[in-house]
Amino acid sequence: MFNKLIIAILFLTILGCEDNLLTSNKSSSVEGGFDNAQSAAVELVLNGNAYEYSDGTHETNCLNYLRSTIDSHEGDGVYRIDTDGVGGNAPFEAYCDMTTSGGGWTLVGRGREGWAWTDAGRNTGDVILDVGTTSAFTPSYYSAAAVDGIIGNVNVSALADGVRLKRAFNTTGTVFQEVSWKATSLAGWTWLFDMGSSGYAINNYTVDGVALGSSNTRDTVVAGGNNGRRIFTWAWSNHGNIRGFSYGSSITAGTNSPTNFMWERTTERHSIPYSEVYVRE
Ligand SMILES: [Ca+2]
Repeated sequence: MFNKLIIAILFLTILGCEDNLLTSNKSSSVEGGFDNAQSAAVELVLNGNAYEYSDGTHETNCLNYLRSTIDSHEGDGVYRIDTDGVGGNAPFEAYCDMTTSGGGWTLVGRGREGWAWTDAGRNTGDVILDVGTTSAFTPSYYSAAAVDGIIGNVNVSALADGVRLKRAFNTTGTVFQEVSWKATSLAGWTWLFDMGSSGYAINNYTVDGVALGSSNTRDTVVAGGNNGRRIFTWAWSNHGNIRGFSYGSSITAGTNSPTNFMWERTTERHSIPYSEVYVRE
């Protein structure tokens, strides 16, 4: 083996390629680089529009790609995940936020107005598309079962970071508000944020890091006031019963323009912003 290595180095030196030999440590060992019988080291590669491991395997969510010792992650973008491992359900593509607050966030839904709040999911193939742009305004989100898979089927109320909402806070989508909802007692994921008279209870609700106490997913008005910290998800007649993560009365930047990151039907105030929903577990 040693002789083989020497011969290989001499050969490459003649070709003037020694730099490659010295700098290709990410992809393979020296030995692996010259002997096809030896497999190259596994690394993240782009397959189509999504990253996955070069041996065709996947992590179960974005946080596990962030933590992986197999290869360093490739930053924000689309990764293929397989929430139940090899076999069973097929891998699918997920958008990963690898930078905010340490990264490792899996996007589970995004859109502006018109969220249907159904656990069946909606336009699931679109979740990864055009994230953060005016082309992402039509709500799309994974099924509740798929989100449960992404969080490893832990209870939603056990999520250390809660449910993360990223809401547009200006008309051009250059300023966002960061919200965390920590469920008081909830097992499986649900998109029925407006169910019943009070959605589901949240015992810790923060907006841009400011703790606002307990509230609920149907309407946080008690904790936040009728302002930019309010979030209501229920169908309001003045919005034409179109739902989203509505602000309170003091937020008035919305219009029905197809390119405004804040939506209103007419001049009813309480803008509905383009929003992204993330989990990290
Ligand atoms: Ca699988």
